[in-house]
Amino acid sequence: MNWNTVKNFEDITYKKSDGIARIAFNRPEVRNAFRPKTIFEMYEAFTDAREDNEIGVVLLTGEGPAADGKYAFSSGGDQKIRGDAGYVGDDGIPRLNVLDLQKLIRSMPKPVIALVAGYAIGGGHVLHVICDLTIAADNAVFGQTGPKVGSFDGGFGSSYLASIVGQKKAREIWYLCRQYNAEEAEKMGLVNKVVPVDQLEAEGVQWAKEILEKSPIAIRCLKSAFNADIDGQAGIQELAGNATLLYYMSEEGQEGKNAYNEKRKPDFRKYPWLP
Ligand code: S0N
Repeated sequence: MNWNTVKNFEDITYKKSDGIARIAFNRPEVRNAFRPKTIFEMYEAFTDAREDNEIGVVLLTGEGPAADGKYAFSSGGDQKIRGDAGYVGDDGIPRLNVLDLQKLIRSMPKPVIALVAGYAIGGGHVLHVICDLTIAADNAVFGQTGPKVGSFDGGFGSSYLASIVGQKKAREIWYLCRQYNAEEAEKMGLVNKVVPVDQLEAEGVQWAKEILEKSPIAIRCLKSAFNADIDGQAGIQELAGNATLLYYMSEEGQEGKNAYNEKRKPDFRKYPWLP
């Protein structure tokens, strides 16, 4: 893939090619742990990918391997800068801004595919869970650490995880803080496919290309439909937003707008009350 760099960031890389955006954590020396700055950069890149109507699929991954040869998707929040009330950036303000990124990945109307090589741990694990699809390298390692390091994700990190792997397995993952290999993850439905590490990106690009051949509106409606029940009112808002989009695009919807602008009464009588 001939990737074009969109912008040079400090903590992430951001590239595009042929309808696909590739966004990657780039702190391999700390197993791609994230700090507030990392998440602000991720949020900017994801927002750009969302707004670019030539981009249909985003690949989320981690740069690597590190100098010691190990790979990581992400090891979660950077524990070295965790303060008393969140992760503290250069401005001295404590934050848990990864929650904003979780919501953006979940609600953007384009599939996000996690490509996991090496560790997906803690908040890094939650991010792959939130992605629409996950392709794992054969060296991938999955797990939560919250109860071991004094934290927990009671949002998507637990409820959505449980809807993927089941209540019993999700409780095991969080209560015992074990690590699971790629084969175990595939068996519990946590990942879609396992491939050799040197084929991970090619596999992700292939999946993205297959999605790009499909109908953008069908895919966006399906994503919001899959999200709707777990996301409550926000999920219904997304689904309803797509219904509004389709209505805007119809002749019937446009009759209302045209009549207003032409200062006449709308003529909706020509449209049927379908059964
Ligand atoms: C990933 C692990 C298992 C890899 O082990 P390995 O290969 O033995 O490497 P290490 O020698 O441990 O690490 C290499 C260097 O990288 C540093 N490093 C690794 N992970 C982190 C990290 N998360 N923060 C800071 N530094 C990290 C190591 O310190 C080492 O550097 P040196 O040699 O200089 O010390 C292993 O590294 C590991 O277990 N890492 C920690 C995993 C972890 O506990 N992560 C934090 C979990 N919590 C969150 O992510 C919270 C954020 C969150 O998403 C959230 C969201 C919503 C609501 C709540 C939360 C929440 O949980 O608070």
